[in-house]
Amino acid sequence: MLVMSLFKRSVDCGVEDDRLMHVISESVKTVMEEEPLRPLVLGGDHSISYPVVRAVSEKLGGPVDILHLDAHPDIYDCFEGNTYSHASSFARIMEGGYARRLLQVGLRSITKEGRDQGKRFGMEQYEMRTFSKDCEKLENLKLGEGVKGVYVSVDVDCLDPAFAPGVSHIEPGGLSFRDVLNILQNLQGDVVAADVVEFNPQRNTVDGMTAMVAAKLVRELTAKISK
Ligand SMILES: [Mn+2]
Repeated sequence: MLVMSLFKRSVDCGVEDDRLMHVISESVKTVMEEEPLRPLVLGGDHSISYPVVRAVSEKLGGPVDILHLDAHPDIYDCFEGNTYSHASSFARIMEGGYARRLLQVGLRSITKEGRDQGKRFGMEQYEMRTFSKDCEKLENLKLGEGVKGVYVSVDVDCLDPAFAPGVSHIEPGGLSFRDVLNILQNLQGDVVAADVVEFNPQRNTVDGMTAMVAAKLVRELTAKISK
């Protein structure tokens, strides 16, 4: 397992972004050269998940299943004129065929386009408003069979801001830290790569607690990947 830290600049310029996505993908492929290194990538914003998942899938030779914890589905076809935006990464992943199943958990800021895109790509979207009913299902998750494994993408804003206020897009009504732990610890499947994104150091103002919470998530994923 190798931890990488990638930061994407917030720029909206097509050609430059193409190049940037390529650089990120190639970096991930390089760390995967020597098996059995499995990348755990730290953002940066959520735009990095597309080039990382693409690299993992291309390197392993087929799609993965993705467990995506987030307040937002990040499935816009294009956001603010940028098809590689942090809000579009999973649209690019599904279009590319890099994931078979995509389960999104923690959603509470979703538009009609988000739900339409979810249907279009056959995604499984679990919204917070039905979380108590979905809990049992989520605690018995088995993913990655018949594909190249499981990719876990954790946007820190999946957590309620009471637990992690140091993010760019605060959405009340989210998961507790214990909810996230339960989901990750009960997840059955071979986790081949993961990312933790959207921690915003500039907003890490409440006793540095969001950095600590993000670090604990990294530790959990490290244990998961190492099994
Ligand atoms: Mn988010």
